[in-house]
Amino acid sequence: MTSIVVQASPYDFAFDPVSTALMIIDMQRDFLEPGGFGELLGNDVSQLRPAIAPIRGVLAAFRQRGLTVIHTREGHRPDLADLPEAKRQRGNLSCGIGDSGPMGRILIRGEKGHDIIDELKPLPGEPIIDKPGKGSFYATDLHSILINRGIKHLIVTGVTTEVCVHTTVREANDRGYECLVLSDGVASYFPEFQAVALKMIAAQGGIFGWTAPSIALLEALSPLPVALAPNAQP
Ligand code: TIU
Repeated sequence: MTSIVVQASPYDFAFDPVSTALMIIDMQRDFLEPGGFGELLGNDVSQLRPAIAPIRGVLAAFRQRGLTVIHTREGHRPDLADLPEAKRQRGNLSCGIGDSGPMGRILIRGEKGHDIIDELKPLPGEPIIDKPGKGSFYATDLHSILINRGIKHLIVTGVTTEVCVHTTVREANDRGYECLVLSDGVASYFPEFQAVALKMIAAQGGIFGWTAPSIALLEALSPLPVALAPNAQP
């Protein structure tokens, strides 16, 4: 077992990379690009873009070492059978989930807007979890996939910090996973929520987990040789 130690808040986060997954939550066009669900909710989608470069850095480090990477997408079946009426109605939107927008039907699986942005395109072999809710565990096979791979620690990135990232970290915490949230690898439409959501993770001795900037993780990973595993990416 290799123990990697990251300087984090509220104290050092130690993990074995073999039993750790990088989670990239909902980095979809629908949240990050104009014309998608995020903008229809009244948000300035440019607020989320600063998370892209830090996630790319960590993604490259994980791929080079053959470590587990998992992507998630929020969205629904084209027949809307998995869309709760309460979620469909929320916000009183004139164009909402299932309706046609410039990137296809809003938040519907298979549509352009639903897919992950080009900058973070998944590679073959990296599981993609399609989730109908805000949490990545609810109504998905994520927990089985993590158990089957022996994953115990999660490095959490993606959007939005106080919505899908927080819900996922809370779900993971209750299932016994240790979560490190990368402070520059998550983003919110609201700077004040970004700050307080990160504080809420690490407060009270790490009530939900740990937080650290991506550079702290990259520095901790740097001694770990690249191409450890057969699926390592150059
Ligand atoms: N609206 C908002 O901030 N987020 C979501 O609806 N979904 C996710 O966070 N992925």
